[in-house]
Amino acid sequence: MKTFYNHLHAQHQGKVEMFRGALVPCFEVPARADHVLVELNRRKLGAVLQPHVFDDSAITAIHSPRYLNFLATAWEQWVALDPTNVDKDILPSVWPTRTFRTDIEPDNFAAKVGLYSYDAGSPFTAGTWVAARAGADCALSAAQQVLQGERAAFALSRPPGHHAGMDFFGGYCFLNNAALAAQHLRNSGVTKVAVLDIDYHHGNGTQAIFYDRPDVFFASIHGDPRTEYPFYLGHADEKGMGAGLGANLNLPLPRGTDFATWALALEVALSAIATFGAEAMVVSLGIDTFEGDPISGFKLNSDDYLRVGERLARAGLPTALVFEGGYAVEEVGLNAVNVLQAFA
Ligand code: OKP
Ligand code: ZN
Repeated sequence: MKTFYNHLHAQHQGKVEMFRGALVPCFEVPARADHVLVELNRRKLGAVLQPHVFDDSAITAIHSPRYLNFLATAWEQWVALDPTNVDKDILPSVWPTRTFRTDIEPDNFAAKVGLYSYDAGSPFTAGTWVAARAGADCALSAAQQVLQGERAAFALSRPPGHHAGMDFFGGYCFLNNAALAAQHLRNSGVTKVAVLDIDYHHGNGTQAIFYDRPDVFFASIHGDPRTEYPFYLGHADEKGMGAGLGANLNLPLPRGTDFATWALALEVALSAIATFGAEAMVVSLGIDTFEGDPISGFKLNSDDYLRVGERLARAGLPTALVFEGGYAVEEVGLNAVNVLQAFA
């Protein structure tokens, strides 16, 4: 299996995130991808290639022009406010909640940041835009491999993507890599695409992007949003709307769920994807279901990831796997590559 990787991911290096009233060191660090890369090379899993640089049209197919304009110019706006800002990350602090207007982009920079985000845990840094753009190219390149007849390909991209919506960032995510890959498959002639999200956290961005569409099926296995991030989406009764009704499947599970129970949910998700008639699949491959993950609550162990890879392969679909979460940094390489090796 080929992997697409760009070293520019390391340009996104947040310093701190807001947690229980304090600024704590970021969990989503460049070393995560480095560990996966080392393990891929150690096990000689296949070529690690530079992504193709895709045209902006591949990005505007999912994200709004005003949001993309914000991402591309946010850092220079931030530094223009005060030259000493170069030493600090941008962190949102104010948001338009219910009853506020979101149609008018404010001139005030903090207000703009809030318009395009939904949490205070996702720092925007000097290199966030180039890193996110390069990561999106990795996901699009993995989809392109699948279009060219490869059985599967892996995008080793960060920051992750599945919490990012059409016009907002949050949950460490800025561009929705899995959605971009799925849309690229659609635009290239694949009639029905499934996105299977197995990150610990519900992929609220991906769900929202495809919620009213019948051509992209979204299935997600995740911590119950009543207790787990992102809290406000991911319940079992969210089944899609309009033409997309029936093309959304959420399988929330309680904190503490082990592999035996998790694997039953995977059967349900893959059976729904088969019934839907997907011709290709994008997997949001979060590794934060691991028992040792510092911010998550499932109990998968390292060997379980071999079973995950085997089962995903048995779905029999051309598959683009896109890296998402996974914060047990020392083990994330072993666990991620277990999925990929068993798939291959
Ligand atoms: C991103 B992905 C931890 C707070 C958690 C956000 C989690 C985002 C996860 N102190 N905040 O789905 O892995
Ligand atoms: Zn996650």
